[in-house]
Amino acid sequence: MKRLILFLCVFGASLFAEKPKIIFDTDITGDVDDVLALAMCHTLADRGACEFLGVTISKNNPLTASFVDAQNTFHGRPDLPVGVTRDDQAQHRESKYLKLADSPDYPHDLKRNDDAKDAVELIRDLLRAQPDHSVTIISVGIASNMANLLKSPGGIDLVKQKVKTLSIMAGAFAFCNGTNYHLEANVINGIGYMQTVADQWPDEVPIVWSGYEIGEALPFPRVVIQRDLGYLPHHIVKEAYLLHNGPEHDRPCWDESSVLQAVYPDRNFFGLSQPGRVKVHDDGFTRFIPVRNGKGSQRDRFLTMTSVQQSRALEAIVHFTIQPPQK
Ligand SMILES: [Ca+2]
Repeated sequence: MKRLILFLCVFGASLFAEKPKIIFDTDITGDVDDVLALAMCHTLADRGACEFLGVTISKNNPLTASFVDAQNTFHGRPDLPVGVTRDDQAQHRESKYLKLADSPDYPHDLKRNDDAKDAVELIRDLLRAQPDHSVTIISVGIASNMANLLKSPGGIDLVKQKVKTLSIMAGAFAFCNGTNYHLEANVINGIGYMQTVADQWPDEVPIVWSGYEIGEALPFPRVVIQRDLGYLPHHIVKEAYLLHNGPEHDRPCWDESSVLQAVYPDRNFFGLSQPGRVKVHDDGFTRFIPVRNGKGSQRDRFLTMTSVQQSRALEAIVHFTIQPPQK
């Protein structure tokens, strides 16, 4: 009987585990994987797999808030809070697809970054309104907002109190791109920010790093873009993808991997490294220092992936990306 009760407790707990409450922190400007990852956040929220609290933007471009609001509106969340960085040191970046924000095909009401909230203020407001240890932050760009959150008054304590996990796409932790010393874009486009996160993020709040090698091994199939998004005459994900890549490219799913892990951390889409600590060097290299003999920080792990997990993760990402919006 005791065993049965124990089984029910464990099984019941996993069945009725609190759904993740997510904040999506993105540098939606340059690459287009952010757009697909944002689509995933919406469809996963539509399916009841997570609660979507808001979006914050970590790079500077005058069209970021407008584009994100257009995409949020497209996915049926016209009032989802959007915050933009006010840090002029954060990278300014051109974009091939943000101009879709000006298209009459994607109506929305937030048109200017000045009318959006400050990203760090928004994150702080969202965190303060949630129960302790309940919020998962998904950060898939440079770490300007994460670093500025930590530097804000009481920021480290707020993270310690409210954040459950940081799921971050940054760095490289395996041989990839022809080298075992790959300098990954989210780090090198703002090395100081990533160093602040690696050095100051509280030890009690786990960070799961998706390295370059994970997304590189998850190429989004071009045929899906070509054939599966015709259910609407204008599809913002399809048009952004084509403006960025053209039709003959399978874009790696870097950012999508961090969303999948954040929302389904226990579904074995990925494996996890042993615990340890990431150190960001001055050249942007991310060095993982594993725990030895139980000593040292256990805050960080990085994603790993077998060939079976690769197939499952890619298929899941595809379907969570292309699911029609619930309006
Ligand atoms: Ca990104």
